[in-house]
Amino acid sequence: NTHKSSAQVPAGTNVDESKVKPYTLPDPLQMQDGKKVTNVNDWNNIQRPYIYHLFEENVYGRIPRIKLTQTFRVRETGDAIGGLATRKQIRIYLSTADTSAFIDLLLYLPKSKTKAPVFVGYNFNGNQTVQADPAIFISENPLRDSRLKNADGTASDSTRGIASNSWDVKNIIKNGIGLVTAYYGDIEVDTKDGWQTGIRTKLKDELKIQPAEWSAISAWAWGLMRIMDYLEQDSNIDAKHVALFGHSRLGKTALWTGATDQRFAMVISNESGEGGAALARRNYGETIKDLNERFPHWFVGKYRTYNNNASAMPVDQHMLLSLIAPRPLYVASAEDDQWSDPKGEFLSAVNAASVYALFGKKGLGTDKMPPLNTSVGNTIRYHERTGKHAVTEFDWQQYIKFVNEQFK
Ligand code: GTR
Repeated sequence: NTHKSSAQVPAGTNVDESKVKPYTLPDPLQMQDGKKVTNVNDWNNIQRPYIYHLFEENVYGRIPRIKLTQTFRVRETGDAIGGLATRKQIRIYLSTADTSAFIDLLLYLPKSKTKAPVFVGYNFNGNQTVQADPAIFISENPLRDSRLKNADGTASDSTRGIASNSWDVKNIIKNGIGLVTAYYGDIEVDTKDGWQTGIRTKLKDELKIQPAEWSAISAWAWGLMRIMDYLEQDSNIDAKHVALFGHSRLGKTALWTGATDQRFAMVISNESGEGGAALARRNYGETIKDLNERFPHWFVGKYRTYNNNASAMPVDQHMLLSLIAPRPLYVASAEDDQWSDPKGEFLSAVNAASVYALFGKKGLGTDKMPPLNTSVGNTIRYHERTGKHAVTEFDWQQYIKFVNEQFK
């Protein structure tokens, strides 16, 4: 296992379990005054806001709470997925002052429901990648990946449907669930200078926040909250049953969004890894330093002070998971994705359970990693599947099942 996976990580990365040094995790229930949280009231009123603030300050930066006037335009609706779904395309204008600040939503809603629960998740390269459907408008904001874009940075026509393997739309729809997606680059293009052309610059006066006070991840999280504003006023959507999904960097984003905005009734982290579900103190796979060197725009400046010293952080990522409580949470890993540290993601889920227990909810119910391709747990769920860093049909099967059980 170690041998197989070490071929897929950069040199110098630790993927040897025997080299994980002993560490002590901060206890999410340990309050500043020395007492332990024993009830939901103290959690909700004292400890939860305190832990949330620690993540703002040390990891992701702040998310502005000022409400701007948002408007929506229906761009298109049509029949899709062999007549099983309605496709809708909506443009959300994020501010009345700047029409270039918008999010283009693509929705598939099952005709079997008048008000459907939905998965919501960002895509990496534009809405047109999610299905090979010529009616989908090509996302207009520039892409990050030079192989996929035209000279002006926008997505080329050849990107249509290239991510359809990652979005199991047919099975989602057949199970009576809708899918809502948007390109994360509508908020901020994922490059180190992306903030200069994204909403962190465009809306800084209106939102009364300087670009360096937040981060790309917080900006993307803010965008998801604006998508939720839309969903709440769409009568075909059951906004009380929205499952927020994200893969990898967008899994980190989904967790931080779910921690921030409790309107999201479920959070699904697919291989979110370091800075997402994985425990930083294990120093296994990707490290805080790796993140900050390669993606300096993802986190707030102070995160860099932990580059060689994860144990100095007042939090670890199990505390981020604990902020999702008591809502259903799914953490998923992949065997060949040792960079994301599957075991560190599992242990993080294990260590979030004490907060779920305050609400009378059961977490994973085990501290032993399950066999491969086996989903375990209760209100917190986990699997490690075979295969590489990706979103697969197996992953979606588990998420669909989890939604249908938890949203009954
Ligand atoms: C990697 C990064 C990971 C993960 C991944 C992804 O390069 O190191 O933290 O976010 O990208 O988003 O696919």
